[in-house]
Amino acid sequence: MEKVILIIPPHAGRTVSEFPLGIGYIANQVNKAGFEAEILDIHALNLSSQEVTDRLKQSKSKIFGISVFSTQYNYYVWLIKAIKAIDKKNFIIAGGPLPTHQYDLVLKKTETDVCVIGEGDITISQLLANLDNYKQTNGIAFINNKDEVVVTPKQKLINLDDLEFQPYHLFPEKNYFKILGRGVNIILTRGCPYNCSFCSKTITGLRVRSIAHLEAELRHLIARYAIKGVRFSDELAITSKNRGYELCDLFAKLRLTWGGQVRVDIVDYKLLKAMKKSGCVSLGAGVESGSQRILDKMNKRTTVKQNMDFILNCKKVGILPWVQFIFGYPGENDSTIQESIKFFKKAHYAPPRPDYVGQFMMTSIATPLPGSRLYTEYRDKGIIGDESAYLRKAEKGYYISDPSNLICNLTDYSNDVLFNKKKSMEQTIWDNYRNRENSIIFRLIRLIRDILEDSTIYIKNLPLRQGRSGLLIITKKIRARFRAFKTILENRSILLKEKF
Ligand code: B12
Ligand code: SF4
Repeated sequence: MEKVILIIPPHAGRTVSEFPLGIGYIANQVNKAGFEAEILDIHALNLSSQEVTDRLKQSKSKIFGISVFSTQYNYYVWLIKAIKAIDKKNFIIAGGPLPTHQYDLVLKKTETDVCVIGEGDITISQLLANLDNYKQTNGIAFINNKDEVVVTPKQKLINLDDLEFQPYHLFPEKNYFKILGRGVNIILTRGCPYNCSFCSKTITGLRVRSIAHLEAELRHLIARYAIKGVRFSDELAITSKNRGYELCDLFAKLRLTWGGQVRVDIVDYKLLKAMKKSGCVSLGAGVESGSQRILDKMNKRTTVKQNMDFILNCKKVGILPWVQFIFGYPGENDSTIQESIKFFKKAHYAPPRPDYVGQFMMTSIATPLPGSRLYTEYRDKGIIGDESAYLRKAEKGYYISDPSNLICNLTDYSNDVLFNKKKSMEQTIWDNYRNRENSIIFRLIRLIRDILEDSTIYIKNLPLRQGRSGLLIITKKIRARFRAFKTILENRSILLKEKF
């Protein structure tokens, strides 16, 4: 059977964190089309360029499919040269965000044969089924013999319940499970109906999987891998409140922990409480800014109040809120930075720290990515300039901590000032968090609250317990809490000297 090598290039400076599901779905279609899909996961295996070249040569395959983000352009250029150096006739199909949004550039600057635009499931199966006449396939771009870029008509979108389950076994499982533990990431939906200006979406048209299809895959994962939890890689995992409650029922039934990305205007206190009860442990949300003016400019369609309620409600019900924050959006100034500081102080929320695994926020520098409205705007204004050079700079993504790696500065600040402002904002938020965490009053309030909680649980369960032994348990618990409080007081002077 002819092999198709499916390649995942490295994500510079990142360890593996999620199974690359897009290429997994493509592998299923490749196998269905009568070929043998083999995954070359350069990212997870951390392969050197020599090792990659050796494996490409050993594969003896003639067809290569590559999944590529805009930030992987640099590596992609090298990879294509390496594949074509082995044999000029090797056939290269690119899919993912880079070829979707910049097929023109990819085709002109590299020897890629076909760019798949957007969702690739139906496209790859049609393409492989008719390789001699592949230019007839919908949803692709290629260069014709007049050296022109040709884009074929749009491909139809797949019904998500027609998708086969994710072939996790095709990836270097050990590398992934070593990091992910007994958990996997999966997809519940495709697409997102919102239009945030900075967002670069690969797949259009919001579609959801039926709960029955999802349940079948989860049961399969429990049976095969004994998974204990799942994390959704969706752009928008919970599309409505109703859907949220349906998921709660499912996870409670399967006894799995879960988490994913949500919109703060969809999940309210009542839903969050039900989610917690059903095993939800952490939720990510694009809070983006503490300034309503900036949120509106981003077309985020959320309010500062909704963001605040989300964080506070998550904390109240015991879900870990995981906040994404964008610093340096056009219009960011001293007053919007102050609004963000005020926001995080009020939310009592901490910025990231290497040794602190509690709640954290991810602060990225506002960066126009191909496929986003922001990118088109700045490209059309001539600010981005040479797109290929711009992409080469984008390799490290935009969670960068060094001004020399800045891809684009959208503010009126100089690069150094922008970075210093970001650092000082994070420092202020952290100092506020630490001081409050360490203050005796705050800890005392927490102690009283915990004791009250313990007692309420005891009183609620009183009829079910043996009165005396129940009382003994609660006394032991309260004593333990006092002991912990005493240790905290003893260590307080050390804690206060901690530096961020
Ligand atoms: C998981 C993930 C990651 C993982 C990557 C894991 C991996 N190896 O894939 C990690 C954490 C590393 C990551 C990092 C980043 N990510 Co990310 N990530 C995602 C996420 C949440 C899920 C991807 C996924 O599984 N999608 C589901 C599958 C079904 O869709 P798909 O991957 O697009 O695949 C389909 C098509 O694209 C196509 N296709 C894809 N590959 C191929 C290959 C072939 C041969 C064919 C034919 C078709 C094809 O067919 C697939 C099936 O239909 C997406 C959001 C999303 N839900 O898509 C963002 C997303 C891909 N990430 C994005 C961004 C911005 C980043 C970062 C730049 C963030 C940052 N601040 O630094 C970094 C990149 C860092 C770097 N240096 O490379 C953007 C991409 C923008 C762009 N233009 O490149 C997305 C779309 C989020 C968004 N809406 O903005 N990310
Ligand atoms: S940022 Fe989130 S909500 Fe906004 S368009 Fe992108 S995926 Fe949708």
